[in-house]
Amino acid sequence: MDGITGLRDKYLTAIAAAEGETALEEVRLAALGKKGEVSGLMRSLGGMTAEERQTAGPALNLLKDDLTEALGAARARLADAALDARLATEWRDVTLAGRPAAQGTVHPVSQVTEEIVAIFADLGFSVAEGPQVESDWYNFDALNIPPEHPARQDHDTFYMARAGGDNRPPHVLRTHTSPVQIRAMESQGAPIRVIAPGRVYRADYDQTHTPMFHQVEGLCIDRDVSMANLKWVLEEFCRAFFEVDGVELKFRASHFPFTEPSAEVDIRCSWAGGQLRIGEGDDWLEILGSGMVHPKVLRAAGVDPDEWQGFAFGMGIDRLAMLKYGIPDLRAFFDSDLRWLRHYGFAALDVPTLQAGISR
Ligand code: 2NM
Repeated sequence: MDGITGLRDKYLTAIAAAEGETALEEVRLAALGKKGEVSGLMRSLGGMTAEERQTAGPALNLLKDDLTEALGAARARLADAALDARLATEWRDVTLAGRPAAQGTVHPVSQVTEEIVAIFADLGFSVAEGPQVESDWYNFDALNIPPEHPARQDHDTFYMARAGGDNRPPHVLRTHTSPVQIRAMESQGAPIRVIAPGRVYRADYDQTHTPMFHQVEGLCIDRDVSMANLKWVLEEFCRAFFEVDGVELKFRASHFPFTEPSAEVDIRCSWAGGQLRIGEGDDWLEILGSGMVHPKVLRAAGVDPDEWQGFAFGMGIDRLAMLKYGIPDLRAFFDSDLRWLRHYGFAALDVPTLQAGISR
């Protein structure tokens, strides 16, 4: 009995003193493992008389239970202490500022598109969108461009493939955003005021042409919309876009199949010192095409030309971006060169300002 009490004291003390899982496990093995002291005593019960066994058996069982319980409590104590230690060191100051993450930039084409959309929104125009793969009806016929027209036979247009034996005229990659205006007139009817910015495609590649580029076209149809309204809207747009108050435009008679009369529009500029300045000087820079929408185009879009009339215009977004922000090479726009993008790109929340002109 004394021996058992001694063992209990010895192992309870050892358990209480164990400072880690490993030390605790060593104590457990020494007492209750296969070769442990308590296990040895339990094996020796077999060699005892029945009388001895009657007192020693329950005492040993009690000892074993007490030690097992103490081991469990000690394990829980160590786990709590380990967790406390982790909580004391592994913490985060959630009030610290975040690490700056590398950010992309807004492409000049996106920036300029947003500027254009904002200016025309002020003038009461909403934005219309449409497919980039178009039927020849929407891209050509509806716009009064007949099958024999050079723009149509030209090697300028990307034609889509038809399945063998399918003799319908092929679809095209839209060569302008005018089909969007036709679709807008069809679905909304007149009166209507929309602009259609987006990608257009022409098989052309040199210093000033890329096979994909960006255009914005505008359309304003009502009962009494005239060329005078066109002139005011375009002047207002150029004033806001180029940030020059006394903007001067020159309307030169021109020809487009979809407008009559038609005018190309030049803006006053100077190349003094090799730098382009918009709004001053004695030079003129062509920036857009425009005119009164042809009655045949209105009719093709389901708008009665005896009741409605209006103007339309179109301009190149990439070219406007080059002029406004002094970007010299159009082809670099679509190279996805990160250095170029970081140089000419805009911060997401940048309020854009007028840049120095480009060199001729
Ligand atoms: C231009 C020049 C002149 C134009 C015409 C139309 C439509 F669909 F309403 F007939 N949209 N845009 C137009 C007119 C485009 O781009 C140089």
